[in-house]
Amino acid sequence: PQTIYLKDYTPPAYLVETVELTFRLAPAATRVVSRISFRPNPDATTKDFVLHGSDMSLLWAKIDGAEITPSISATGLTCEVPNAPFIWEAEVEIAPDANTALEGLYMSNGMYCTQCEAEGFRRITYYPDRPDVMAVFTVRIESDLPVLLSNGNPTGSGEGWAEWHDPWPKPAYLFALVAGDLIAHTGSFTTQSGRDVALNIWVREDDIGKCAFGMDALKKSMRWDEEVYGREYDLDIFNIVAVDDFNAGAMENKGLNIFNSSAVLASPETATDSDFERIEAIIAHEYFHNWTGNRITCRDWFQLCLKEGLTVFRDQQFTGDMRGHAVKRIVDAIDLRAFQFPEDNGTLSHPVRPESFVEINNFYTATVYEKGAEVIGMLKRLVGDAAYQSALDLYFDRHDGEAATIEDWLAVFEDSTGRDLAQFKRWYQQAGTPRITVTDSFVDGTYTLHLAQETPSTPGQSVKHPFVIPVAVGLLGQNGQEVVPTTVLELTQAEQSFHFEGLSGRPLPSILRGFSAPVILKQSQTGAEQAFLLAHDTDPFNAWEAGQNLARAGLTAMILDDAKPDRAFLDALRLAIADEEKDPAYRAMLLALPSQENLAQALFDAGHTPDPDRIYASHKALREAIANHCQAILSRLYDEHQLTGPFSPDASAAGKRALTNAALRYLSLSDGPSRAQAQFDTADNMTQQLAALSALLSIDAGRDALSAFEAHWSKDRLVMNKWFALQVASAEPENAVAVTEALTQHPAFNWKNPNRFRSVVGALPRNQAGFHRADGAGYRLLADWLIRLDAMNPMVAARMTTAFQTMSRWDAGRQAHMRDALRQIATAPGLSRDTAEMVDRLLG
Ligand code: B3K
Ligand code: ZN
Repeated sequence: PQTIYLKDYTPPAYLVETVELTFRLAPAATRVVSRISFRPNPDATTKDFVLHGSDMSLLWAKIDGAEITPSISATGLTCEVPNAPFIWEAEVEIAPDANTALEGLYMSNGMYCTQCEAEGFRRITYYPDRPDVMAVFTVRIESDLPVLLSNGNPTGSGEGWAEWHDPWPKPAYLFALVAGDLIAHTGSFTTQSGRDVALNIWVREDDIGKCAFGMDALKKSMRWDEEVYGREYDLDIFNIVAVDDFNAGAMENKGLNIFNSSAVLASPETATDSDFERIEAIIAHEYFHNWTGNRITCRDWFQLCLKEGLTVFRDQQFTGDMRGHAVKRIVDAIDLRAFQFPEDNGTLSHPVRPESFVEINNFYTATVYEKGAEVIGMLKRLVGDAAYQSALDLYFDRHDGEAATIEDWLAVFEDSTGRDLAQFKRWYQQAGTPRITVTDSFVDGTYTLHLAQETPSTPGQSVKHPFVIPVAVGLLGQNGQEVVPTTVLELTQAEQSFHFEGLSGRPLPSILRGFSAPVILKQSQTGAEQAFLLAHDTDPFNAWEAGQNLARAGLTAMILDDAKPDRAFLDALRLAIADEEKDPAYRAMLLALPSQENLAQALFDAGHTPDPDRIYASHKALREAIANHCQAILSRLYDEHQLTGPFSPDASAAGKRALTNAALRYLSLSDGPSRAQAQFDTADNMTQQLAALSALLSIDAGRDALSAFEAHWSKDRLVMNKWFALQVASAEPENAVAVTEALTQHPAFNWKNPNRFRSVVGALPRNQAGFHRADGAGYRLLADWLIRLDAMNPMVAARMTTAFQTMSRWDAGRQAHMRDALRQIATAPGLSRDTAEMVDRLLG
């Protein structure tokens, strides 16, 4: 397979003015007629005319009305063309019902839908399928199905046909088509300049009751983008469609967003608070792409972070504004550490802007998305809020309608702030997570912080140069008062000292406030200092972080030295959760221990070989100790924060539920199943029901509740995904493989549905001790299933191989089993390019 390099980029040889497509839909034989006006690109370096295309048969092709015979390969075609503008016409036949990869035009439960990003359009018709070719699309759909949708505005429809026109030039990856027996939950929005936009969420009839929340989230997103970024919507209609079979979460096709049904459908009875929050964020994310992604797109796929990093950053800002910034920052840091740090510290490590790939779908990663967002957050911290806003205004102004690069993005900041960003650019080029080591001293009223940065080498990058790192710091005095408020230090050298003068006593530093950079901080803190910061730090992130550090230190001693649960941690935690000044959602975060995965990562970082069974046992023992130590206060929190009245998914109600449900889990350990059983029996919403079920399962008292849940929800596929995933997640380490295996035999296990596959087979790696069983059974189970899935759906299979990315962390025995499993995948006959590339990188 061919590796594609950023350095080899060349402009397209031909540009497209307009595209007219006619679809005659039929499951096994859809006809696509195209009429495309091309013109030679004056900036081209070649005159070769090449169109991408695969998995289709060409029926005929014409240039300027004269039939031609192109030379066709498995990936595209080429032919002679005039050295002047010309019209290409062609008709192809494709088979949506045979498309199990869910890329291009495919079928899901009798409905036609598309997924074209990154390179799915080439399975629909022959086309220059690259994002720097932008064109105006007109689409005609012919089908007996009642609802026929495409991008842009509707321009006409009749019995068995509909036409759409999208006035905004776009790359082919933003093309979409939907045809099905659907109904709409409708709404409307008036933009800031007074234009009315029709809004629709299209679903199957059974799901019409699950659209209200998504519609509300859409309107909030539209308003927010106007108020915060000055960005207005630009078509007469905005359509969202829910699809059951979907590889990703959702897709930002122009004017026609297509959503995994799990990322849009929600009702209080069927969705948890985390579902509501996730749905709100994904709807916002896809909507925000209209400007950051669609109006300004990417020149090539190496620039993916240009749209994804920025759009994630924007959706994080939005969620912070909607639900509170403190908790949002903690959640984002937890996720970054759980998903991006392992990627950055293993063989899959790659820069935020990769420099080569085999299959671009393998680069829709936590590094490109979440670290890409962190890089923008750092840029904003360095230049300040006002300068960020002017830079963004300039970006929209300068690049609207273009396919841009990271160089363009940085130039906008350089031009609007006068700042040289050459060194900052390393965040886009160098992979790996920087470590910052802190030492300090205090002499004659001057406090000195000495910061040293180092980034371990990553595949293909052995030498790392210093980054520009914004390190937000505050200093606390003896009584917890803030003697120096938050200041952003700019660490630009390998080692650098920062002085704070005129202090009356030695302060306690609070470093990397708000998680101001995606780095690993190494500082020696005593338990007493951590407890002090947990109690007094004015920065909510670092107060939480101090609690986590204290917990992690205690857990490490339990894991490595058989220590007893740390009394100081238990006391500090009890004090913190009793503080009624702190908001309930925040206290729920305090009650969550560092995950088992996080502990494995921390142990490995400190030079130990983690033992997943010991981590599991210590984690459990500390949870029991918390339950016993804090029983009285937990029981009070559980009672006092119960809600009455109708369910509301808003942040304040969700925060109370998060707190009572965190308490419930502990109380089940100390007091047994009665509270959880009662909550399960009376719950009128999924958050309460699922939390109760999960608490019951965690003490092995959930058998009846599990059956009752299944009996009640067997018809609801999204709820059943939770039922499957929860069992795998809560299985004891020695049972997890058997539980997963048994669930794959369940009549409702449909491995061809990505959501269901992810909720069973994909749930196993999240049960750390269960997956990393010493005999390798977890690895073998995953490998067997991935081989099977790969033949069907390479994209989802390839993604799930990342379960092996922590290989180097484990002991020799486990590593050998992981290697065997990967080799077994590598040698499977007919392995896809997607999975082959992943396994190759994983094997290092
Ligand atoms: N841009 C899409 C992701 C497409 C995934 C292609 N493998 C969704 C998003 O990031 O908004
Ligand atoms: Zn996105």
